[in-house]
Parts: sequence; C-alpha cells; structure tokens
Amino acid sequence: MGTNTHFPDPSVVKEELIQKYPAKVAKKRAKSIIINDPQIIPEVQANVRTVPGIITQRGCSYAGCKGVVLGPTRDIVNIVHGPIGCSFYAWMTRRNQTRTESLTDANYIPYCFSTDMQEENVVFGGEKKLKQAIQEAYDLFHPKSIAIFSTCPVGLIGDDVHAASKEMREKFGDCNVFGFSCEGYRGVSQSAGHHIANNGVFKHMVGRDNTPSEGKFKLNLLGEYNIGGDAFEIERIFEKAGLTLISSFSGNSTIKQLENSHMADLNVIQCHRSINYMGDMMETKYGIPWMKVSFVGAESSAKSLRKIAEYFDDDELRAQVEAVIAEEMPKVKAVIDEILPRTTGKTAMLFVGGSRAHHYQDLFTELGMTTVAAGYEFAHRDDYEGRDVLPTIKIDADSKNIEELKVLPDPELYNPRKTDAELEALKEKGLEINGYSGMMQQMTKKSLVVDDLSHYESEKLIEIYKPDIFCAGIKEKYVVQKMGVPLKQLHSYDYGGPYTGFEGAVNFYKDIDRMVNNPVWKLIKAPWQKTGATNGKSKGLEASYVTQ
Ligand code: CFM
Repeated sequence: MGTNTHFPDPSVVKEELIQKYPAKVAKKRAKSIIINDPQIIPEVQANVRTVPGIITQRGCSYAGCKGVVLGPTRDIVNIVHGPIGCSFYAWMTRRNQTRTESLTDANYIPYCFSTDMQEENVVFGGEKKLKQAIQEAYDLFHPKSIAIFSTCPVGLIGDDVHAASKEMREKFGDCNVFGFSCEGYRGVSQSAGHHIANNGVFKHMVGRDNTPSEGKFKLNLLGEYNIGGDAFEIERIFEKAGLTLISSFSGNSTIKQLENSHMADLNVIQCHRSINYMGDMMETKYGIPWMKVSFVGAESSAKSLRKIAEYFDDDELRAQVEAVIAEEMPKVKAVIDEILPRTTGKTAMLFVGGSRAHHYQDLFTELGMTTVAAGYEFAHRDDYEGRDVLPTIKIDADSKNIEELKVLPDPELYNPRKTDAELEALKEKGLEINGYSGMMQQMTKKSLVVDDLSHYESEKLIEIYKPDIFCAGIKEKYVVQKMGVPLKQLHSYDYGGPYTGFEGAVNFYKDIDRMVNNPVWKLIKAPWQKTGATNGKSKGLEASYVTQ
C-alpha cells in the first residue's frame, strides 16, 4: 500500500465533517469518525442508534433476516407477513443467484410471497390471514419448508407467528413451518436481523439430517450469499481443490444442505458480521471449529485455500491446493499486469454493509490503489477492531432485545473435530481459528474509518478527497456520480460479478479499470467546481438548499 502523505490532514477532515452538526450530535458522531492507526487500533463507536434526522445507509432488521440470511435459499417458501411494500424489496433486488440441479427442482427465489396486510388485519389481527397464506402456499407448492418473516406491524399488534407456524407445521406433518420475530424495529440496523436469522436457522434446520456424506474434506461456507454468482466461483474452486461443500449459508443453498450441515468438519466464514453467531453455536453444539476466510481478491483466495489445507493437515490436499493456485494465478496475473499501470496510485472509498468495506480493500490493493476512507453501515466493533475486543463491548438495551440462545454440546452429536492442542498448534501457524482481526488492522495509518456514514458526510468526503472511485449502494450511486466520481455498487455489483475467487478478481479489475479511467467523469462539473466555492460558501449551486 502506498503512503497517504499527499492526503489532507485527517484531523482537519474530521473537524470539517462534524462542524455543521449541533454540538450534541457532533460529539456523538466524533466517536464514530476515527483516524486509523493499525498499530494501536483506536476504539470505534459502532452498532449504536443513528441520530434521528440524519440520513444514513442503514436498513432494518427484517431486511437482515429475510433479505440477507434466508433470502438466498431456494426451496423454502419465504412468506413476508406484512404490508405489501415490505415485500417489494425482498424480490430479486439483491441479485442473489441460485442454480437448481435439475429443471424440476424447487426454486422459489423468483416468487414474492406476502400476506398483504390491510388496515383490517392491523386493527383486528392478522393471524387468520397468515394461516390462510401458509395453507395456500402449501397447497400450491408442497414445499419442504415455509418460513414466516414478521414486519413492523406484526410486532405492534402482537400476532404470534410462532404459534401460527407451529399449528400449521403439526397440521401438515411433512412441511417444516417456522417463524422469525424480525420486525424492522428490533435493532438499530439489519445486523439485528442477522442474529435473529442465525438463531432460527440453528433452531429449526441445522442438525435435522444426520446422513453422512462422502468426501474427505468436508466444510461449510458461511456468510456467502451468491450475489452476482460469487458462490458459483467459490464452488468451482472448492471442487477443483478436492473440497466437499456440505452447505453454504446461504447462497445457492437448499434446506437439505442446511439440515445436514453439522456433518461437516470445518466452517469457513466469509462474512463475519452476518453469521459469526452460527459459527460459535455450531462449535459449541457439534464441535466444529470455524475459521475466517475471504475469497474476495486473488491473493486472499489463494491464502484462504492454503489455510483450509493447513486445517485439514493433509499433504495430498496441500498439493492439490497448490496445483489449483498455480493453474489459476497466471490468468489473473496476465490481466493485472496489463491494467496495473492505469490504476496504480488511484484512490478509493468504501462504505458498505458489515464486511465488504474490508474485503474489497484487497482487490483495490491488487490494483495498486489506496483506500483513503472506509466504513461499515451496521457492523460491530469486532468487525473494525478485531474479535479480541468482544469482552469489552457494552451490551446495551438494543442488543438485549435479541434472543441469545443457550447452546450446549449435543449429547449424541458433539464430536470435537480437533483437540485443544491441535487447535493451538494451528493458531501458532497463524491460522485465525475462531478469530477475526477486523478491518482497521489492514488500513493505513491516518486513513479515515467512519461508522454509519451520513449522506452529508459522504458529500463532504468526496469534496475534500476527490477519490477516483466511491463504493457504496444504489441510494448513493447517482448523487455521487453527479459529483463527477464513479460509484461502484458493492452490494449488487451493478450488473456485474462474480467478484470472488480468481475469475472474479479478473472481472473486478476490468470493471474498475473501465470506471476510474473513463474520461466521461471529467466532463461533469461538481457543484464546487462550477462556482469555485471551496471556501464553504455555496452560492451558485443549482439546487436550492435550506440555509441557516
Ligand atoms: Fe455480509 Fe453480505 Fe456484507 Fe451483509 Fe448486506 Fe450484502 Fe453487504 Mo448489501 S451479508 S454484511 S447485510 S457481505 S446485503 S451480501 S452487500 S450490506 S457488505
């Protein structure tokens, strides 16, 4: 990574980001805007409520549960219990893909199931309508499973989705019906929904099918949701390396795979934020260790494969992994060698989710670019500072809202895949067993780390740093592009992807090259360029703003 001495003084930037806020708000935001030091990682305020009135990038608990964690499984009928608007955004907009094994296999991803709550249901209760909807879905599709997702009004009026699910499950006998209390307001962001989803998947699916599967090196891929086909590329690599994927959580997955997932011998976690709870619970109940990996970036993919081979401690697997890397890397290198001279020295900003703002920095590093500022929308301190800080995180009222499952070793199925001594030896070799060192350790000194970035702050950052590319989502895309800076969507990948693995890295290099070197951006004048008003005076802006 390059030095960032030519960047503005980060303390001056920080001051500028908060100076317009009322004193109380400025004080609060200051704790979430941090000047990084990878040696002595400073504390970041994260996973706290957004200040009312500030526009940020966050979503809701229902989005995290239904949209993120459960959405990508293909053969569960996911019914949204709520008004129709909540369902609109649950329908294909995340670009999570799936591939059935045959044309007759169940795939409900293209459908949108909703109870379409009306005023009458809100006033007199919606359970009757919910049960009717479950019955209708069962009669039409005969699915193996139906899951119910609660939206805000469900919690407000007290519909019992769990009782309704249980009643229907017992009535059908051959369909696993269960519900989630993932009302949008349950937490400060979609992160609460991830936790609720993990609990439900663990309680209602994992461990129900003990059929042993073939394969010498069996693993689950946790926290990979197959956006733009990412999971397909990882599956390709696993297969080539001789690894057997039992289940992914939950990109391109089926209920059968999830029910059988406790038969694997290792959980690898890509997105720590959304699924770390599952890793911990499966370790306690079944004795399966978890390990942080990342298949975002060619180097990271190679590193992750080597870590997996070390875990299984098998020479044949090591050799196979090396053969895969040796075969894949030259193709990646040929592309990067051609692109690198055009991207080296450029700058990027990444503000997205709870994991990609970290992972995608690897791809920018491979492009010779520097990440000058980054942050998550809804991650927790451990995703920034590393899991070592977990014991020091204060549990506030918002977190207490979410059920913490009491998990014990299973009397029959608990089987530690590695002894304590073996795990220690692996850690000594540098394998992050049950660990994650977070985003900040990897970022340069004096780069900016901002949690739950506000819209105002993003405009200021662009104005001050003028980055070559800004990475965020659809809500930011056109505002940023109108400022003359290309925006890459790191949620949906715009229309691109996959970006994981070796082939994904090549796709990403090409897409970013096209964006940062496109002359069209120089033809757009940002507001401050039009007026030359960099001194804070905004006269001359085309839009009229309310001024104080
Ligand atoms: Fe994990 Fe995700 Fe992300 Fe996420 Fe998301 Fe997503 Fe994301 Mo959008 S699970 S935390 S809740 S990697 S939908 S696939 S891109 S914000 S950075």
